[in-house]
Amino acid sequence: MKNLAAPIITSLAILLTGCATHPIESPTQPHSSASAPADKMAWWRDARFGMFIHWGVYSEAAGVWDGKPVDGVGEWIMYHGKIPPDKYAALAPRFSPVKFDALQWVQAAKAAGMKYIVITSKHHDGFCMWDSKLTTWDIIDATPFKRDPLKELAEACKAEGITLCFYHSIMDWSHPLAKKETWSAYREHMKGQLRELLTNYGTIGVLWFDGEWTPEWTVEHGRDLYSYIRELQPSIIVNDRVGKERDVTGGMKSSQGAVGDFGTPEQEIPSTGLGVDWESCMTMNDTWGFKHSDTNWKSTTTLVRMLSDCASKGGNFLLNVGPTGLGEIPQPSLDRLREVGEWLNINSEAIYATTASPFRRLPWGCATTKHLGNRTFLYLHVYDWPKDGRLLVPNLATSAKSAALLTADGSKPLRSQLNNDGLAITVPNTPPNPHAAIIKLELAGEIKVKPPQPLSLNAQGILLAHAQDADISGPSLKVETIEGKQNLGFWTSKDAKASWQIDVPQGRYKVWIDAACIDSSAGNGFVVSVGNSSVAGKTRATGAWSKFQKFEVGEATCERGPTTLVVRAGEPFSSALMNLRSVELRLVR
Ligand code: FHN
Repeated sequence: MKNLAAPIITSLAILLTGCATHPIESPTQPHSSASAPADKMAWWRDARFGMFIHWGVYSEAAGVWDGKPVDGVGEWIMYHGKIPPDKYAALAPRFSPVKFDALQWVQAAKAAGMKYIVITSKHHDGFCMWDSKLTTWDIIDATPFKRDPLKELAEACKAEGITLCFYHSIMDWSHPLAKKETWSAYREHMKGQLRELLTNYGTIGVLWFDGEWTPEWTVEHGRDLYSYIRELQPSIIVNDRVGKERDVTGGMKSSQGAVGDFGTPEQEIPSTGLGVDWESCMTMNDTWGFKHSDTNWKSTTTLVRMLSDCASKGGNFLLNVGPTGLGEIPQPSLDRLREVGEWLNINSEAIYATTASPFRRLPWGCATTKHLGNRTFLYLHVYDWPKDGRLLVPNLATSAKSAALLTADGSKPLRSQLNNDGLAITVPNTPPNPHAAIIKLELAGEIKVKPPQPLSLNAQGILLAHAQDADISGPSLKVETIEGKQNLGFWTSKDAKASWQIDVPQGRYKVWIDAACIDSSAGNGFVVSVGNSSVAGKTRATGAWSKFQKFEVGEATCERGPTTLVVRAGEPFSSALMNLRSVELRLVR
């Protein structure tokens, strides 16, 4: 293994302080033609669901170094454990994943309903999980394993009809050239290794770059690399981390010129579709690379609802597994993969080849749509099953030609009735599964959704505008859930604002907010406007982003009739404004 001293320390020092078969109506494999097809994204959009695999010599460490647990995600043990390069190199001769079985992994992904696999070819530690001729810091030269797992995965994916994709870290803590003075030579080295990956392992679906935040990397380097990759495999899809434009939510900026084909929100799902192609990547516990100590597993229900949520916003879901140093996917991961697959066995048509919901939000879950020829389908993903046997799709203005509940025993016809409030569906007392019950509607025409009723005063003369009912515009701002309640969060841009359509009697109103703010963000300015009247306020410290308090901002005059309530940043503005649960207008006179 190469002398790892200076570059790693340099890099670390500058390092910034995450079936059965499931029928699908369209092809799920990328084109291998010499020129990119008209729409190279088609297979990827239809696929909706993939497996992320973080696997490397860090898996052998499993979050422990010198007998002591190391904080942070497993694949960052070198950094968090402050392990000197020559000491970290000792992991390689220990790494002998004799239980690795590529076909078993691919079949587990396929049975889970996943259509593609993204595996780490090289993570930030620079260790190469394939037989590279450009380094000895790789699985053939540096370990007793002497097999090329990417080659074996390529064969298994081809046999099972799963698309193989590679994760590749731009940042490299090991390579002696990966430093400012020799960065252009390192870029040539990286291109050489990418050529190996894109010419020796068959058609690759996606190149998933990461580590782009390292300061030596520039947008120009990203554009150059994107073109290089596309010359090697014209149909390949490349994520936005080949460039430098992913914003705090990871979603690719919609600005023109952002290089890369899809946005990459990480460990979160955007509050609405990002208006571009995107994929949320998520761990099943809290670590990407294997850690013995991380047993904080998400439930299967949570994972199914994340998949539904991504699809309902027109995005993909990339769910991670972190295999052990012996080459085994942890049993809790396998259990969840199997259970998600069982759900998809019955409900996959509500996920694959669907497009986003026409509703900004639904009280009981979410929805996806599908157009087949001149037929329009709406799939309702119901998390909160009605207790009164009646499910309302609010503001839907198109009747259903048919309605059916998807169950293990086939689809069960349901009765539906269109009324002024929307489409009312008569449903059985219990849902067919605990994760997300799917109701399939074939609509009598194009989907029409009435705009939601404007907010109005309640019996106490108070108008309550909740975060989850806001129209959000501008970067980063999104709805999140803290302690079971929803709030507007990630208010890190002065250009972001939240608005609500309201209709209240003319009069004078006291304006209150229910907000949280850490000490360092206190004193930021914000403005609450109601039609042409506005009142300015300053955020007040509540001790934590999760500690909400109600504050009176001031008074505003409302003219009669429909108008808009808006909250936006004011002066001064620094880093993050506040977390906002709701705005209240209290009629004074
Ligand atoms: O630093 C990496 C991390 O180890 C992991 O690979 C995630 C997965 O997307 N990406 C980076 C953090 O954004």
